[in-house]
Amino acid sequence: MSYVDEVIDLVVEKNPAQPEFHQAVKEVLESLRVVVEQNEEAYRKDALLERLVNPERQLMFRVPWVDDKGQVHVNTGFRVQFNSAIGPYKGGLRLHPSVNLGIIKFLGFEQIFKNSLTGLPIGGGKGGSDFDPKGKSDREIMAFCQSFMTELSKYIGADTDVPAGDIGTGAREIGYMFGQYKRIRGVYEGVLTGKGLSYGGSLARTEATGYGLLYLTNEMLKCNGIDIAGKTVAISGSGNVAIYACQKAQQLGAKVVTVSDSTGWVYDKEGIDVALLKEVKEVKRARLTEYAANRPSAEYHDGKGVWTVKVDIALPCATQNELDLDDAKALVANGVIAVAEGANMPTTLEATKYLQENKVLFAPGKAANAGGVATSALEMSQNSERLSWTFEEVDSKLQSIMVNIFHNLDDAAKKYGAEGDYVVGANIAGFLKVVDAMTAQGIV
Ligand code: NDP
Ligand code: 2IT
Repeated sequence: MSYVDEVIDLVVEKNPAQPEFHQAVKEVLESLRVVVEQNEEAYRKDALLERLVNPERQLMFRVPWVDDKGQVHVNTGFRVQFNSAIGPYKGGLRLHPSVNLGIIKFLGFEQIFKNSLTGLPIGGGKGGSDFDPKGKSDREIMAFCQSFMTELSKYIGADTDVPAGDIGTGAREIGYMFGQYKRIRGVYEGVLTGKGLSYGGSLARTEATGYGLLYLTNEMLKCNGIDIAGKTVAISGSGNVAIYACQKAQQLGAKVVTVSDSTGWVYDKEGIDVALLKEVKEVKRARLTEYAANRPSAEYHDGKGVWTVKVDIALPCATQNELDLDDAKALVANGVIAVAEGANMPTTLEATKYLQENKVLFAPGKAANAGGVATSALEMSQNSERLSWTFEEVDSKLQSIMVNIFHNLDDAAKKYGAEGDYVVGANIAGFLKVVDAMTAQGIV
């Protein structure tokens, strides 16, 4: 049996009931086959792949907090410090009831390669909790964040592990967590990114994932002779990534006609009104029905459905496995040209394969959504030098990082005989740097 297959089997056997982690490992290792075959003896001897799929450290802890009625609740907190070969662990904190160890491990594993692709010195990690922020008061959110950070603060630091936002964790949560870290540890340091601008945050970090997604998508289209201006776009989700993807797509002359949330979706034939969407989601924290109620050109539908709309470009920006084989078939039948992942692993393995077989340009999340973590690393740089850069400075660095990422994966795909397969290109390009650093640092 090949080394790749052996390690995939091992991961499935040793990590039962973690399907998302299996899926992420399979996707990466399958596309590394060429590289692994060329170095099989050395990698086997060093147990390189076994070390790659085993987190350096996995933390799980109790998070008790008190609600507004005096009732105590207990959630589970997680931080998986996956790989520190190229820098301190870096990756977001997800707050969502679906969070479990397998989900955090899949996200942490993806983060290793994503962070490597940015070209910046950041290792891979991820954390979060099964806490559900929906419907909670500000005081309840603060109580949870303080309790969560009370434990997490023992394991993180500006040069050790630097968490950030993800689903359910935005500026408000980062603020409460930063305050508690400072209070407990007594140090004012860049231990979190995505901070508010008044206490060490970076301009353009809020916009970075969505903007970066469009910078990379635009470069991919350009290199394939396609102009993004005038194209129609379907976006799923209506959170941080979706909102700023929408904004940048419109600035580039495309028309975004859908957004969604966990209860339904909106089709807006005039193009999404980003100011209204921001008001509904960022200020009121309301459902999309509120958007439709205030926008005559919009139709609201319950349930799933954004991928049934005829568009040129699809940008899944909500969550994992939200675009399955049936969705891929519907998109292809409607003539989609490109799919770029704003979310982490939003496309199932079968759907990815179907899109690629049907010549749809496909940009995987670990490349396409790397603008968020890249700008987090720029926030770390600014914190270290105790200076703040202008919006334009950060945005132009972000733009060149995303353009570089695209060319790195395009080149890697060509070099390894998989021209146009950006999944293979991203995994190989991300992996090579990590392996080089792991090998240089010995058996640790
Ligand atoms: P937000 O919490 O801001 O928004 C998430 C959006 O996705 C919401 O509209 C939410 O709807 C929807 N959503 C979440 N879970 C589900 C679900 N199970 N089914 C349907 N819809 C769902 O998160 P972000 O925008 O920050 O993150 C979105 C994706 O992008 C995630 O995969 C995240 O890992 C990834 N990502 C985020 C980065 C960042 O910088 N924030 C960086 C790189 C990747 P509702 O409000 O109804 O729950
Ligand atoms: O998935 C991701 O890359 C993020 N949620 C952002 C991580 C970060 O450290 O900014």
